[in-house]
Amino acid sequence: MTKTTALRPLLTLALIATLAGPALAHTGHTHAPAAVQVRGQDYKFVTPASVKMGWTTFELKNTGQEPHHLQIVRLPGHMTQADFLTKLKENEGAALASVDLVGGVGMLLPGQAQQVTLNLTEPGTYLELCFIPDAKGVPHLALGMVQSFQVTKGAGAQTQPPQAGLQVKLVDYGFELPKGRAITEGPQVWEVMNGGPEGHEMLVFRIAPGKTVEDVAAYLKQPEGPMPLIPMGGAQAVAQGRTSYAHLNLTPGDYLLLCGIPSPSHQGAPHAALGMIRPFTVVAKTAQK
Ligand SMILES: [Cu+2]
Repeated sequence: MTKTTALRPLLTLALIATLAGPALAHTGHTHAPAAVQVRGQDYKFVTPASVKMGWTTFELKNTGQEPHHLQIVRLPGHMTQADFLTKLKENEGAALASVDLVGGVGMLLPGQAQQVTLNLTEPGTYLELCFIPDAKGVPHLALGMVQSFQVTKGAGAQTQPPQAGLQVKLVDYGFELPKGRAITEGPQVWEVMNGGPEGHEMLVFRIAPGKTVEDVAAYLKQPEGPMPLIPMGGAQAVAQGRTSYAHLNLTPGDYLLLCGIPSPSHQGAPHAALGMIRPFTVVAKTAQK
């Protein structure tokens, strides 16, 4: 079990944060209907059994009492769900590197919803997973939040990805955003592309009121007390070359992007510790020139 814990600290911290303070977070709910509705409960996913290939918008609604996220992976042809879960217990980083990371919705607080548009490029068996731990540190997937679904041949209703207002490139180990571009409040779609080679995610957190980036850095090094971050969703892990579209709804304030994926090439150290942490500010529309 010990090797599987690399991703846990950050997620555990987020859990502590959600228990410690009132939620300021708004949902990333946009007006377009999602093709695939997924409900995250304590502890299971309720989801359609099969989905057509191609660009597909998923919506995760957290209907539980704990934070949840939705990570979708495609199992390679030879791998069963049981194979993958066994691998995950042995070495989380290696297990994640052995499947196709298709994407998903980042951590949401209870009552929140967010959409993400993913490209289901191949038919086969896919899994929905939640890695967030409960109060005892047990990942939700070990409590029942593992759900398979089939992707079948044939085109779905959606033929192309949504129009994105901002492009983010994920690299080993950082977030590349357009330089000098103000990020303004409101509903918006971010295109999230993984330049690799490792799998990456783009979790969005709001910095808690009265806290600074320095507070966050200090906290991630030595966690004590409530975490100075509020989970705001984002885009779950995608494999190198994959693109997903996160439908965000941002209010003015200080935020940061973070990747908690354990690096197989750095003894399972989370990418955040290797540089994948990036502050940004969301400005009010009235403040925009
Ligand atoms: Cu990463």
